[in-house]
Amino acid sequence: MTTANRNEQLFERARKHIPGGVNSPVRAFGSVGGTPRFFTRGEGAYVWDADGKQYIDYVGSWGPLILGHAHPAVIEAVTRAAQLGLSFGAPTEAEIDLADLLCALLPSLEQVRLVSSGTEATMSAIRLARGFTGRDKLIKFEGCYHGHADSLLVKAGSGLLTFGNPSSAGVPAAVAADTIVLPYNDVAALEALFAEKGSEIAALIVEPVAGNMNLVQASPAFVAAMRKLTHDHGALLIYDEVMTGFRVGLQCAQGLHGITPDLTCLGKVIGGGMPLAAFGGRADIMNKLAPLGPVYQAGTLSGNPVAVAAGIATLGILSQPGFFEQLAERTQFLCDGLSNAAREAGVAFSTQAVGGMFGIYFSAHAPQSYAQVMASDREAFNRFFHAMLEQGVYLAPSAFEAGFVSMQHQMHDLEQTIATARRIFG
Ligand code: HOZ
Repeated sequence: MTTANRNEQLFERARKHIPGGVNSPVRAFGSVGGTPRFFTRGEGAYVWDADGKQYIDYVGSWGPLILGHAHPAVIEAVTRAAQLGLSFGAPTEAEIDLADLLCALLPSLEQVRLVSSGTEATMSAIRLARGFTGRDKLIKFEGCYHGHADSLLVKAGSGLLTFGNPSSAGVPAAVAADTIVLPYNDVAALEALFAEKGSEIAALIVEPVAGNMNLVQASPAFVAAMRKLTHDHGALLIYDEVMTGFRVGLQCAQGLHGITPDLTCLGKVIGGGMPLAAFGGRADIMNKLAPLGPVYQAGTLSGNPVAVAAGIATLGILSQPGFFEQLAERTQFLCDGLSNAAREAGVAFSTQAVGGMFGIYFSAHAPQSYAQVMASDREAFNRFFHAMLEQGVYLAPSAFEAGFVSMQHQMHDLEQTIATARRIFG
């Protein structure tokens, strides 16, 4: 087998026994076309594909790798934990350390439960909200993606937008009927809904910086309305910070917003690249969980010691003074450089950065709603994506995903990325 077309060969082989050749849909390059890259190795800001080609990576495993690939402190922590046993299915001291750390860093967390994926975190938080309030209805927003639990796959973002099918088949109509979908950043629609059905709403779940319809920021008025209306009507406010948690700032998006949600979902960064997520919040709500209360939730690998070790090591580094200031500066530098390059070339293009997370849009202005995201030039994004890929820059293979900068992206990486984009914009 030659090495020249190794990615194609692997993709063909993968499709035999893996549906679509991938274990998560967006990776299949479905919306941008072409062959997914099969990675063999990552180090710092770089990844290498099966053909041996090196890329500057702005996906970072879809957000977790805030310290870059294979950070020595994380690898050391994981190796040490693995040598002591991969899983016990019983309590460990390290999971208490992680829970203590999360509650110390995020003031809205009085208690937290560890799970293995963001989907588990959101699904469990919603069940808990329903159990706590005794109500069934859930509000979510168009283009927000909260994992792939049934009640959340209604007008969702991420892979569902990528493949143009925002609501999944296989979700019972009765389950979807309890999910009310509203437009993001639309205060009037939210007020009208609460005025009509406020007493039936168990919870409102939101991506406080939406990262699954590209990147869209919640406006201050929208944030304030979500907090006030849920509070006034006895519903719970759930901040889904799986993507934004310890990615946009040390106190997550809720810190930037000055908001205390009732429940928060975390994932990605808190596992440092290992499968680990969490949900937590007010103790009176969390105490409704089994074994204390009637809301059931469980998991064989929950609090897995190797994942917990990666999480503790990662949080230890990112909570050092100045970390987020530096990360935000680098991300903003990248966005400004890309925007300037596009403007000089007369390309309709805009960018936005929040902490270590960014959006790039082939539209003159950064979008504030799902409708504005959908109106951007997707064909232009696809051409840009492939040209950057060819030149060794790995962006998310979809116009609907946010990008991520790590602390291992040095100025020369960012400058090289901007110079590459400038050549492509022409
Ligand atoms: N849906 C996630 C990104 N928003 C993960 C995609 C993947 O892992 O392929």
